[in-house]
Amino acid sequence: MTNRATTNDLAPAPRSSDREQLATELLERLKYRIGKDPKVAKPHDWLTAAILVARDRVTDKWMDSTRRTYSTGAKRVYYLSLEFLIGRLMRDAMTNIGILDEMRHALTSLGVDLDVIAELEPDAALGNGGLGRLAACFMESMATVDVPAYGYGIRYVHGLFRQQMADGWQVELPETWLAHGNPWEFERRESSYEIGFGGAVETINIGEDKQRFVWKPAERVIATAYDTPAVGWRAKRVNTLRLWAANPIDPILLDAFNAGDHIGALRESNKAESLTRVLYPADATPAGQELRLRQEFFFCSASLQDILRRHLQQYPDFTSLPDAVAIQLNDTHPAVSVAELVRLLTDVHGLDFDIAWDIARRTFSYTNHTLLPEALESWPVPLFERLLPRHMQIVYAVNARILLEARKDHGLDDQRVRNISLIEESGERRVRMGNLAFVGSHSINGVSALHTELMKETVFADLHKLYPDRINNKTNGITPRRWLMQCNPGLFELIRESIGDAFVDDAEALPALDAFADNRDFQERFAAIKRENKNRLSNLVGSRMGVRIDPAAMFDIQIKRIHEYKRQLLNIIEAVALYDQIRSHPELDWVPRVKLFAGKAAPSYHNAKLIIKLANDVAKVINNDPAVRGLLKVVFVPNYNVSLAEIMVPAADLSEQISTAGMEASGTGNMKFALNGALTIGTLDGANVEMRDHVGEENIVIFGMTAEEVAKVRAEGHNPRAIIEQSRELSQALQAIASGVFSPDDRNRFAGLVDGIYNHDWFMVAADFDAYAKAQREVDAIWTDKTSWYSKTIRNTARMGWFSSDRTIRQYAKDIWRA
Ligand code: B1N
Repeated sequence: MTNRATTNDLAPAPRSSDREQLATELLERLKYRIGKDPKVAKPHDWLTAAILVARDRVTDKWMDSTRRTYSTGAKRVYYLSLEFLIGRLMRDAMTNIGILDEMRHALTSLGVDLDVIAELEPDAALGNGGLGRLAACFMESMATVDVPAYGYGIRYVHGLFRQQMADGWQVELPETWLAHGNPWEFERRESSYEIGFGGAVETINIGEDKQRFVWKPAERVIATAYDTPAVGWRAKRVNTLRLWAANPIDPILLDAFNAGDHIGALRESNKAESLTRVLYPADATPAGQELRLRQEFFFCSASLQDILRRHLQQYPDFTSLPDAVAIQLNDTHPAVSVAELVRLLTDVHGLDFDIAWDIARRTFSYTNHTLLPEALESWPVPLFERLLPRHMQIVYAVNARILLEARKDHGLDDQRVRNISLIEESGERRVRMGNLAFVGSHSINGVSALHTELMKETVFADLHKLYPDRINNKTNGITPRRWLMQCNPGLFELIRESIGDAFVDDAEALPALDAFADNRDFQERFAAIKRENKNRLSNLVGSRMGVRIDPAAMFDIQIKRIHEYKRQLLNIIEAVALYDQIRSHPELDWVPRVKLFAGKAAPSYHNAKLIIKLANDVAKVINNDPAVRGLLKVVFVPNYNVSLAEIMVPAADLSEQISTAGMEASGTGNMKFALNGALTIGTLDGANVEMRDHVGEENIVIFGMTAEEVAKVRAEGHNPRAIIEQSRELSQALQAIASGVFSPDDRNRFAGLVDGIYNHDWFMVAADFDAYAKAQREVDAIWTDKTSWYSKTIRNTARMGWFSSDRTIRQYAKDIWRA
C-alpha cells in the first residue's frame, strides 16, 4: 500500500500529446539529440526525432509497469526465443500509446509526411518466419493482457538476409538494420554476464560421499543486454525485450598489438563478436553447426543468470522460483537452458541436484513448432561434450534418472526406453533437444489442435504415455493491432462505424459484424476498401518490378517461406495448367487472376531455390503471352518481409494455405488473410482446421487429403505416376515444365523437380492436384457471384476474432504460467 503511494508520488504528470506539444518536442529532439536545424534535417533525422518523442512516452509507461511488477510481486514470465521477427516499430508504438494521429498532424505542421519517414524505418528481421513472428505477436499481446513478461533473445547485427533476384534466382545479401543506429534500444552495460565454452569439469570431494563440480571453461565471452520496450494496446503495460550481444573480455590484446601482430591482437574480439553477428537463415530446416549451438547456449546462459539475479533481489532463495517465474522455451532452440539452470542452481548456488531438477521442471515449459524430422534439433555427443562438458554430465545424470524410472516404475521395454532417451544411440550418438525440453518441462504444447494430436501420436508418443498430463494445445494467434488496425485502417474504420468500439479492445466482439455480411451497402464499402488496398499493392508491384497488374483481377496470394511441404510447387503447376486451359478454350469466361508469390528460401535448400526460379520462369512466359493477357499473371515479389506482408495481406482476395496435411504445425499467415477479408483455399492442416470450424465450412474452400490419409498413403506407398497419367491437365503441365517450355535456356533445369513428383511425390503434389484444381474452379464460381463472394469474405473477418494472440496468451497465462 505504501509502495503504491510512493510510486504515484514519483510518477510524472502525464505528458500532453496534442499536436503543438509534439511539434515542440520534435524540434527539441532534432536540435539537442540529433544536432540538426530543421532547415537541413534529412527525412532520416525526422524519423529519429519522431521515434525519440514517442519513446519518451513509452518510457514513462515502461517504468510504471516495472515498478508495478515489483511492488505486486506478480509472477514474471520469460519468453526465450532465438527469433523475434518484429518488423517496424514506430507505427505500432504510436498506435498503442494513442498518438499516431496527433503525431501525423505535428509532423505535417513541420512539413514532414509521417508515411514517408515511416518507410525509412528498417524492419527488425531477427527471425525467419512464423516462429519468430509469433514471438513478436506474443510480446505485444503479453503487454496487452497485462502479463509481466520479458522476451529474451539475440541482438543479431545482421537479421534475415535481403533477397534479390538475379535472372530469377534468389541471391542473398546482408541485411544491415543497425546501419543508422537503433533509437528504440537501450544498452545496459550494467547487465552483463560471463558466458563460458569448452574446458573441463573439476570434481571436488566435499565429504559424506558428496561432490561439487566446477566447470572451468577454456573460452569466455561477455553478454551485454540491449532493452527494447514492448508496448501493449493502449499502453496498459510496457514489457521488455532483452536482446544479448557478445563482446570479448579483452577488446584488444595490447601486448600482441604492440609486438606488431595487429590481426592476432583482435582475434579474440572478432571471435566473440561473430557469435551474435548473424541470424541462421533456417526455417524448419537443419542448422546444425557449432556456431548455432554456441548461439543457443550463449543466450540461454545470459538469460538465466539475469533471471536468477533478478529473483534474488526479491526473494531469499530459489525454492520460490517456480512460483515467481515461468520460463517458456520457444521450440528446442533454448532447450539447453534445462541443463544450464540445473548447473547454475547446483554448481554456482549450491543446491542439491534433486532439488535443482525439481525447480527446473516446475519452472520450464516448452512449445513445439514442428514435427518435421529434419527440423528436430539434435547435437552430436562429441560436439556437445567438447563445448559444454558440464552440461553433458547433467544430461547423462537426468537421463539415468528418467530411464531408470521408466523401466522400474513404468515397466517400459528396451525399444520404448530407447525412444524416450535423451541420447540417440543408433548411428552417431546425438543429444535429442526435444526430449530434453520435454522431460525438463511441466507443460509441452503444440500450436494447433491437429498438430498437438500428432505430437501425441508421433514424435512424443512414448514420452506422452509416460507423462500423459503434460502435452496440451495452445492454438496460435496474431495481434489484431498490427494485422488489422495498422495494416488495414480502412477496414478497421468501417468495422468500427458498423459495430462500434467493443472489438477494438476485444477481438472476440468481431462476430457482431456477421449481421452485415449480406447487407449490400456494407458489401460495397467492404469491396471499395479491398480495391484501395489492391491499388496500393499494384502500385508497389508496378514501381518495384515494372509489372502491371490489374486491381480488378482476383489477387491470389501465397506468401511464406519457400518449402516443399508448403507446396508453392502445387500452386505453380496449377498456374501452368490454367494457362494451358485458357489458351485451349479462349471462348470461355475465365476469371482474371493475378497469382502472387513471395518468400525466402534457406540459402542451402536447393529445391526451394529452384522453386523460386520456376515461379519466375513461368511468370516470364505467361506474362508475355498475349493469349492470356488480362486473364492470368504470375508475379514473384522479391524480399518478402513483415513490411511487405502488411501491404500484401490486406490486398488479397484469395489466401493459399495448401501445405501437405499433417506438415504445417499451425500457420499464422492463414489467420492474417482471413481477418483481412480474404477467402481461404486450403488443406485440412494446422490451424486451417480450426479456422474452418470458426468461419463455417461454407466460407472456406477445403480440398485434398487429410493428415490421416497422407500417413496411410505414405505407409502403404503410392503410385504417383499412375495418378499423373490419369490426369491430363497435370501430365501436360508437368511435361511442359520438365521439357523446358519455361526454361528454353536450360531445358533440363526443372527435370529433377518433376522427377521427384513422378517417383515418390513425398509431398502429395500429384495426389492432391486434381482436388486442388477443382477447388480453384469453385473459387472462380464464387468470385463470379459477387454478393456471395463478399458475404463469405465478410464472414471471415467477422469470425476470426478468436485467432487474436490475446486469446492465445490468456490461455498460456491461465493453463501454463499460472500468471
Ligand atoms: O512455427 C509457426 C507455425 O505457425 C508454423 O506452422 C511452423 O512451421 C513454424 C527451426 C523453425 N516451426 N519450426 C520452425 C524455425 C526456425 C528454425 O531454425 C524451426 N518454425 C516453425 C509458429 O508456431
